[in-house]
Amino acid sequence: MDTASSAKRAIEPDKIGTSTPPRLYAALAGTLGAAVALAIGEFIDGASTAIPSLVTSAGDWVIDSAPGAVERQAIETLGTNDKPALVIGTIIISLLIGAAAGRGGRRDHRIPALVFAVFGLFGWWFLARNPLTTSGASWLVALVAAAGGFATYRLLYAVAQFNEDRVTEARVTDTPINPAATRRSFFGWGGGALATAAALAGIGRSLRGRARVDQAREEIVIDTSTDVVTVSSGIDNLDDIEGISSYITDSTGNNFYRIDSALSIPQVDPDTWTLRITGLVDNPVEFTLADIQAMDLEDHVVTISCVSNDIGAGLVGNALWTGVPLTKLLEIAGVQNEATQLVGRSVDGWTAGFPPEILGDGRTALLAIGMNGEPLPVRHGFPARLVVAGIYGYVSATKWISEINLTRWEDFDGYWIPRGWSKKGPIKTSSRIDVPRRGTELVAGPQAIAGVAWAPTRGIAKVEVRIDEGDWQEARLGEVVSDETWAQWMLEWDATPGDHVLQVRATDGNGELQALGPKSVAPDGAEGWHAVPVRVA
Ligand SMILES: Nc1nc2c(c(=O)[nH]1)N[C@H]1C(S)=C(S)[C@@H](COP(=O)(O)O)O[C@H]1N2
Ligand SMILES: [Mo]
Repeated sequence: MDTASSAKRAIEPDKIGTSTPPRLYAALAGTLGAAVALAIGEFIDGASTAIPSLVTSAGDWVIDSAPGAVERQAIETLGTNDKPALVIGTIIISLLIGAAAGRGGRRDHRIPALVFAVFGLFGWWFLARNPLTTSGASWLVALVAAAGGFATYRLLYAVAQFNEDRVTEARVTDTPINPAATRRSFFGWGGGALATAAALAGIGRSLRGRARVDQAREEIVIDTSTDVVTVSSGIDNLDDIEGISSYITDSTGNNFYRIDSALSIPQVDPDTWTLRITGLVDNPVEFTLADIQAMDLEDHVVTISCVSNDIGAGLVGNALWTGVPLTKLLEIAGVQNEATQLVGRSVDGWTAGFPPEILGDGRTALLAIGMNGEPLPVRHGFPARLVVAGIYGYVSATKWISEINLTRWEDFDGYWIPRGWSKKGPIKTSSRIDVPRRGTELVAGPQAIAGVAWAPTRGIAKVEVRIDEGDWQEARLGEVVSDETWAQWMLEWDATPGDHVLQVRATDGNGELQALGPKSVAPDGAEGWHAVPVRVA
């Protein structure tokens, strides 16, 4: 900078005695302030079960306010592992806002003060609207986070006031500037802020309710009369065919599909969990987990599926569910005649409804507490969920359920209905080729074509396969325990060299052929016969 302009600036009276940090340092101060604010939120999330994380609450709001199609896409493409992309996106946006606020502070100190205050207000609002928040202290959390973030920013701003130009001016005017402001002290304090943020977030994560709930879950024993091995070995299943979906889907780890709108999986304490039955009932009741465990539990193998399952896709699974028949609970509550809708509500506010009259046909409908002989995995709804055979999950399978509300059909719409999905969701007859996989190179000779087909509660009567639009050949069906489960199927094929397309279609227990479609998943489930291209060498 030339002396003339320095001299000009030196006489601006309000600048005397002040020094402005370089842009980069001001931005860094704001970024680190935002990081500390977010980390305080993570820490409180871990330390308290009553207050969820600021970051995931903000992300939940994004999911809730996204239009149906965008959300559907996000849930599918971001996968179901706590939607890390959304969490990372929320963090990055917060840090960028912090950087902008820090830079703005070079012009006017009120800018960062205002930005951190607004950050606190939004934080409070995100927390307060999150149904997982069970304490009124959201405002306190938001205040502490915003104040901690702003204090961090101010401290770093102060030690970043080493802009050489201004130092010169200050000397000229003989006014003391911040003598502690050096690059070295900025990096010292900045590193300290970063370490503090990392430590707070790290401690929060490790303290998180997750560990506690996992432990409580492990102490629960599901009193089943059967187990997965007995179920599978009791029937002539096709599990031995390489690459076929096993009759019972493994529910450990991430093997069983998971679909939900929850950004972080609800952590429900089984000791304080209750299920209330409310609405159009004669005796509103509330059950604890111990109440449910003390009832006569039933075991049923049921295939559940997501309405978003595209032709040939994997959002479907078959499990042994243990629980109390819904009809028994409804009997205790005394359902009134006007009740034409049963709405399940989850601890996170998600809802799904179906007409209770469908239970009259004797289908399996459980308040399930066990899956494949174990307590429900946390991601599949621990400690209790609904499982209703024959209708898609979005209208029935409420996980982490806290309330069953009886109402009228026209008086309430479940979570996905206003987002463009059909209010009724019977599962369509579907079939899938598991082996060979799309695009595999096969060797000529005998080759098993195999997969699964499902049409709960109608059952699968027939599965047919054709090669290159040839004649339909009837596949062999594996034995099933009921019409509420999928059926494995297989066809021996003498593979001949060349490119081939394999196709499958199923006929349900009513003799109805699977719809040819093709039709996409919205609004009530996909239709179409799965086709797989293969190359035989
Ligand atoms: N609380 C809650 N329960 C829910 C959902 C949800 O978003 N939140 N999604 C439903 C949908 S769309 C499906 S397909 C099934 C999936 O059950 P799973 O994740 O155990 O496979 O859960 C249902 N239960
Ligand atoms: Mo679903």
